[in-house]
Amino acid sequence: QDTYQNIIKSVSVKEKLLAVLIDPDKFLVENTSAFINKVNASIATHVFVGGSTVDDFVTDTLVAEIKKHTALPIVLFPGDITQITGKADAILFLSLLSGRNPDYLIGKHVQAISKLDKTKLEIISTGYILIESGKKTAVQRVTKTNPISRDNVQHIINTAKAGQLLGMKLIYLEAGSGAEQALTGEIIQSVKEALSIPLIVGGGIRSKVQLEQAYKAGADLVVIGTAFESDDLFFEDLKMIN
Ligand code: 1GP
Repeated sequence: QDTYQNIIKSVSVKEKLLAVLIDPDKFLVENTSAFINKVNASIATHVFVGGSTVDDFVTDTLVAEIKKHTALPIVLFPGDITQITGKADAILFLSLLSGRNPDYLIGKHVQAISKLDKTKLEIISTGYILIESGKKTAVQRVTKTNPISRDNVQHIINTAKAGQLLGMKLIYLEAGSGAEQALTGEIIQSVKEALSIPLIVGGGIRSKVQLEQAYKAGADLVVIGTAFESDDLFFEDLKMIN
């Protein structure tokens, strides 16, 4: 039950965190050991598991398999209640603050309780904010919500602050998986300056340079999925330096 406390500790000493996102919908369980060995040899600090559209029970099997191969914390980043499994360490209990669909603001959360009560998952309340990034993303399609315009920085800041004031423990700024444009340094920096809770940033980050830019702008934890799925060289780039 210390995933969140460890994030807070890292933030307090300005240590940057990196989550590798595994989407069960796009990942073959038989590749787990090879993939996770590369994750273990990289600078990644967390494994996130989740996706917008995932078949029932797939997440449970995949998390059990990942757990066999790594000591890194496994955090659920669920697109739906069916992705809840007690085999992970923690869950981002996401409320989609950028949208106005009650199901994704509070409805699914109420439905999730009976399932969560049967697990020992550490539950981390997270304000999830989708920002427009070029093309329509899966989150938009599935949740039937509109992202916030990337030009409306003040509205993004106000949304993040409202999340913090509601008691959320993390804010996650999302450009969407495979986003054409990652979030700008300006957006990240403005939101970070307005918050006292840790800031997660993800979507469309494909290079070490972009990763460093996100950190420099103020991201505490960066989430990368697509670049790891599609490019082995990206792992080479992010190898641990001893
Ligand atoms: C998606 O923020 C994550 O929810 C990661 O996005 O797949 O573009 O790295 P990418």
